[in-house]
Amino acid sequence: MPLYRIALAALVSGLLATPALAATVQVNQVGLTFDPADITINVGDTVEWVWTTGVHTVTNGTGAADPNVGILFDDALTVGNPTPSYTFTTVGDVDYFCRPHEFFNMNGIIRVQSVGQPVPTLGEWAFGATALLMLAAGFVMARRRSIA
Ligand SMILES: [Cu+2]
Repeated sequence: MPLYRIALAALVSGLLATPALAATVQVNQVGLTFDPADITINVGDTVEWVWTTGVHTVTNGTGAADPNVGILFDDALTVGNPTPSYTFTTVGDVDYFCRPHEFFNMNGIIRVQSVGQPVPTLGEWAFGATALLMLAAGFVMARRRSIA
């Protein structure tokens, strides 16, 4: 395989492999509600719940009767544990609720969407182009040496 093809393949794969930055999204406990109660995040993002008053939990599931209740997370949201968090690694909707206030409809939903192909930033393009130019220059110099 010609060197320029290897260089081009390295450049393209490097740009495509650039991961999107994972975010941390906060959900506040406000009285007997989560605010915002309905959020959309990207897979790999972390949700951090922020306690303000009272005794609560963040528990995945639609309620205590959900067969998958607490399978992902089931954390106290209290003065002693004011910012529990969970990183979502699977695409899909995740319901959650507060155990003590299930019947006050203290609940929410996290909609986890797949991450689209990241678009390289100008800086990444410039870095890739510079790397390609340096590889090309090295290739030309190596050829001239072998001829001389
Ligand atoms: Cu609660």
